[in-house]
Amino acid sequence: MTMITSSLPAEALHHAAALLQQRRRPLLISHPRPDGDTIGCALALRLALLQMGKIPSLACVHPIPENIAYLPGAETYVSDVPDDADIDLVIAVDMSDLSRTGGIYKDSWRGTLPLLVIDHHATNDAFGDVNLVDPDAAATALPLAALIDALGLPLTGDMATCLLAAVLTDTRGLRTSNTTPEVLRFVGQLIEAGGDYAGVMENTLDSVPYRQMRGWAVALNRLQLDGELAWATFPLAEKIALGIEDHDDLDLGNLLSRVAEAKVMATFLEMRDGTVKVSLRSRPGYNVAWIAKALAGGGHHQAAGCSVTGDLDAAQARVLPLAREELAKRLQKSHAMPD
Ligand SMILES: [Mn+2]
Repeated sequence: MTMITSSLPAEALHHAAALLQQRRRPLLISHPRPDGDTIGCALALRLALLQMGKIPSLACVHPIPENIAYLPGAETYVSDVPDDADIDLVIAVDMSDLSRTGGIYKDSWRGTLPLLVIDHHATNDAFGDVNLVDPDAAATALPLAALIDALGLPLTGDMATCLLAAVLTDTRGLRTSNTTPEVLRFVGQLIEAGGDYAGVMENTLDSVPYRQMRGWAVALNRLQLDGELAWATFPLAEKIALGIEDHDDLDLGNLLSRVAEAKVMATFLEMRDGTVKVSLRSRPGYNVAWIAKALAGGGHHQAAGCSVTGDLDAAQARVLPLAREELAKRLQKSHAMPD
């Protein structure tokens, strides 16, 4: 079956496929605080590589979240790889730069092991020897499916389920603005190939660990609204009481992004190292990327983040005025140009 996928240069696909055919022991790396896209894609590619008779391995510096750990092959992830590992190719999955391997990529590999990058971030700086990057794709699942197709491999039901987990999580259940007709056709093809759509919806999208939901209770209890600005703080003591590790952000940014009255939303998570992790969200027409950037973070117009040194009060004092500034900008614009 020829997959409907985004417009990738045929040459990049050809180079990536050739690299996979030449090599025998590829290492697939998923990014820290892994999501369904980085895990689902790595697992689908692992299955493809096994079909080719290769010996793939998987690594991610953080544990695989419970709601994606049921996917076939997730149990084979390791959290680190030695410098002298028996590998002959490194594949970075769903990450925009090398630091996103979380330290799994070793400096000594540079120049000796080829690096293949498969991604969809607009900010990807093409850090691989071969870069299969489609910034227009809603998820890395799309260029990855194109690669499996270019290898001439049949898409099995298990591979399709992994890719469904990838595309359904990155589009938050097909509700983001980049959920194009192409994405919907892609999902249809994955279901036709035997992918378990209902299972992914049930086990991944509609599955929140008890601890995380208790965390949401803490955050929602502390939710504040001032005009069109909504925010919540999460003290370290509460994290410790619930047994929440620092790598777990409880997906609070997406939770608060749904406050109906708000145009800009912020969450403040106190970390064990004396910093506060800030997640920013905004409605279309509002931009939080510049706020994160002003505080040495980054991201997109509608979803960005940064880390601020100090306690929760200090972090709020730095971030909230900037958020109000963004809201005021828009207010001035609408006064100038009434519609
Ligand atoms: Mn992604």
